[in-house]
Amino acid sequence: MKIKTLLIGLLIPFAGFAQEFQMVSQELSNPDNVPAPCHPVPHKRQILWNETEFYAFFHYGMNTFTGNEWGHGDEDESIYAPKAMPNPEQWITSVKAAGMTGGIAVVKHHDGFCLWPTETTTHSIAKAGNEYGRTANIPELYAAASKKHNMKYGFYISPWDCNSAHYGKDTYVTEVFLKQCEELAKYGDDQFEMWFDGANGGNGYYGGEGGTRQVDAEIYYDTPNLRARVHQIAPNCVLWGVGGEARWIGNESGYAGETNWAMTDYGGSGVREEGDINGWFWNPGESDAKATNAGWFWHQGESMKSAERLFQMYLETVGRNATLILNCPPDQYGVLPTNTVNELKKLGEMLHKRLALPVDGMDETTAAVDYAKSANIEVSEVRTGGKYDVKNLTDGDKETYWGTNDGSLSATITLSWDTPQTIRYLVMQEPISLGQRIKDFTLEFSADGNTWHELCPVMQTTTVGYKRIIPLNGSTSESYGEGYNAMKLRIKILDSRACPLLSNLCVY
Ligand code: FUL
Repeated sequence: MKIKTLLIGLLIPFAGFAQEFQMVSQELSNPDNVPAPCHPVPHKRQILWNETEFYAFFHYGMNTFTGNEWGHGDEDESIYAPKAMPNPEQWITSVKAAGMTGGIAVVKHHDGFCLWPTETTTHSIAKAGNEYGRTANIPELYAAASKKHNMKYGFYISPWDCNSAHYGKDTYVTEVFLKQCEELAKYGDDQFEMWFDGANGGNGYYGGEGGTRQVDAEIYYDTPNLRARVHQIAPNCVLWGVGGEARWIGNESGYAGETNWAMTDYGGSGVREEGDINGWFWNPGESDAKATNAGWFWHQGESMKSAERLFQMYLETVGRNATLILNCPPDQYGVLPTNTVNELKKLGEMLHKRLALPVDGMDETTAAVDYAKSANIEVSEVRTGGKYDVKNLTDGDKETYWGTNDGSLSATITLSWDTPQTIRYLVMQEPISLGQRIKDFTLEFSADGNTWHELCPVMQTTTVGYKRIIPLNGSTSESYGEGYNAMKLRIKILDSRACPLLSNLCVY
C-alpha cells in the first residue's frame, strides 16, 4: 500500500508574531492497492453490452413478403401485408426461453422500408397493404414487449437505403439517416445496441433514378455526430459496426477466435475473429449467426439448426469473449414458427443444465452444479490490500476479483475436492473495466490428487476477457461427453499484459 505523508511547512509571516507551521497529512488515493488499468479499457456502456452476452436478431420486413434477402427499394409498400397482427411479444418470450437476454429487431433493411411511421419517408408501414401492417408500429411494440419481459432491446437500421433519392448525397445523412436513428432512439432510452450493417451502396431504385451508388462509410455517415445524437437520447446504447463501439466477428457462422482480444486498431477489419493484443481501441467482438438453415429473413420451408449445433455456437462465441446475436426470423404471420420456438426451448434447457444459465421457467434445482463453489481453492499469490481474496472468484459478485501483485504476471489456481467430481466446463471472467490482461494459461486435472494430466492440449488457451468457457475435453463440437472425475483442477496462468485478475470462476 502506497501511503505518502507530505509535510508542508507553511510559513506565515505575520508582523509581530512568531513563525507558525502547519502539518498537513495527505494520503494518496489508492489505499486499497487497486490495480492500475491496463489500457485500453471499455466505456461503461460497452461493459453493460458485454453482460448481455446472448441475444436475438429478428430479420422481419418487406423481404419477409417478397422472399428476397436484399430488396431493390422499388417494392410497392402494399406488398407488406402481415397475415395476422405481428406479435413481437411472442418473439421475445420465445428467445427468453433459450436463455437469451434481449434482441435486435430489424426495422429498416437495405430496401429502405421502415417498420414505423417515420417523418423521413413515405416508404413505410404508413402505406402497408393491410390494417395489420399499417397499425403495427414494430419498434413501439417491440420495445414495449421487451420492457414487459425485462429483456434488452435495440434496432437494426440499415445505413444503405436503396429506396431513397437522397442516398449518396449529404442530404441523406442529415435529412434521412440521422433523423431515423434519433426517431428509433426515442423508442427507449435504455436501448443496449443499435446495429449498423456494413453494406454501403450498390444497385437500387434511388427515388426512381436507379443505377449504382457507392459511399465511403468511414466518412459518409458522420459517425461522431451519429454517436453523439443517439447517446444524448439513449446513453447506454452501443453503436455497433459503423458506429465503432463493437466489431463484427465477420464469419456469420457463429464462431470467434479461440484467442480473442477485445482490442483492435480503429475498425479492426484485419483482425475480426481474434482482435489484436496491441490494439489501442476497445472494440469487442459480436458474432452474428443464423439459427435457421436458409437466409436472414424467413423463407418458406426453411428448417432450424439443432439445439446441439446452437449450443456449439454458444460455446464458440460467448465462450470465447464475444457476444452471440442469433437470428430467428418471424414469418408472414408476424410470429416465430413453431419449429423455431421448440428448438429454442431445447437450447435453453441445455444451457441451463450444462452451464447453469438462468432460463425463464427453470429453477436452480435443475441447473448445472457449480463445483467451484464447493472446492477448496488455493492460489500462488494474493494481491496485497485486503480486497483481492480468492473467495472473490466464487462470490457471484462481478465487482470483486482476485489478483496478484504488480509485476507478478503468472499465477497458479488449484481447486480440490474431498471426493471426485465429474467436471466438463470451466468458466473464467476477467474484470474488464481494468482491461483485458491474461494472454497464456494451461489446464490440468488430477483424478487421484497426485498425478496431473494436461487438458485441452490442442486448444488455444490464451485469452480470457469478459468470459471464456472451456470444454475440458478440448472440443466444442463433441456433445456433452462423460466428463472427468477430478479430485483437483489446476489453472496455470503463464503470462499476462499486467498482473492477472479474475472476477469469476465456475466449474460445471
Ligand atoms: C448483412 C446484410 O447485408 C444482411 O442482409 C443481414 O442483414 C446481415 C445481418 O448483415 O450485412
